[in-house]
Amino acid sequence: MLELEVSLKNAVVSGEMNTIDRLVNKLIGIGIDEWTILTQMTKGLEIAGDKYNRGESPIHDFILAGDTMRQGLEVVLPRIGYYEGKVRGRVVLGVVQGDMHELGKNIVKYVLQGGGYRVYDIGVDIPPYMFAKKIKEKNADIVGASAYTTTTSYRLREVSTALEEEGIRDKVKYLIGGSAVSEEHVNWTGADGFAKNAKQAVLAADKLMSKELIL
Ligand code: B12
Repeated sequence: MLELEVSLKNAVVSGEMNTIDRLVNKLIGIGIDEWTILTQMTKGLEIAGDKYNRGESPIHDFILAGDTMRQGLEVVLPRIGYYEGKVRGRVVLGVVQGDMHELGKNIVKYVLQGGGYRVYDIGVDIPPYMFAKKIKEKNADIVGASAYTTTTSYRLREVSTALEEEGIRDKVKYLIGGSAVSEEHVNWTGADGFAKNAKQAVLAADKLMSKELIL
């Protein structure tokens, strides 16, 4: 592994928020691909999370690592999200109520955009009715909701309930994800599909859209 790639990982661990964009640009400049950059930053974030969990660092350092990764993502993600072809579908994407984790959602947003989807990112800590409201407003084909903690994963069910209550459940495909979510969540949350990472999210969206076309 290149020394610069290791520095990138370490920059996230130690929260070098003001210099991470320069480092990411440097790596892009020497031809390192976006996925390698994402992987190294994610590894750094996981190390920071583990250190916090073991009580080896204060919450502040952990939050700073997250902010540093967000800063780095701002440089690298727009390079993935570029697509010139026809729009394949419209996606409303948000993180469920009570959950502030946003980095995975941000990656999924850009990778879906790169895969040809128009994404309406409604942010984090989103109440169920807001998902329904945005779907109607944007006439979305897919709603992507995510949860990153065990507690908030229960809220994924509330999103499909809100869609049912608003009478739009059969007009939209429901895709779920996030680190606290697995394939097993699909049934009890009333979702149509799950993806474990951003690349899989594009494949899952394609599958849901093509089903739509066949019906
Ligand atoms: C960074 C981080 C934070 C940062 C978040 C910064 C930010 N701006 O997002 C901060 C410091 C704020 C934070 C806070 C907390 N965190 Co935290 N956090 C993490 C950590 C280390 C990494 C998460 C992350 O961003 N990973 C990198 C991204 C790229 O991966 P990802 O999220 O999995 O996303 C990928 C896939 O899941 C998928 N995907 C993601 N979204 C979507 C959406 C759709 C629709 C689809 C299809 C796919 C998909 O694609 C993504 C890219 O491939 C994890 C541990 C871990 N190793 O995962 C803990 C973790 C998620 N946090 C945890 C906890 C407990 C908390 C706190 C409660 C801590 C506390 N004591 O205060 C708070 C919760 C605050 C809240 N209300 O939400 C726990 C959850 C445990 C559980 N199972 O319930 C974890 C697992 C740590 C642990 N092992 O204990 N956290």
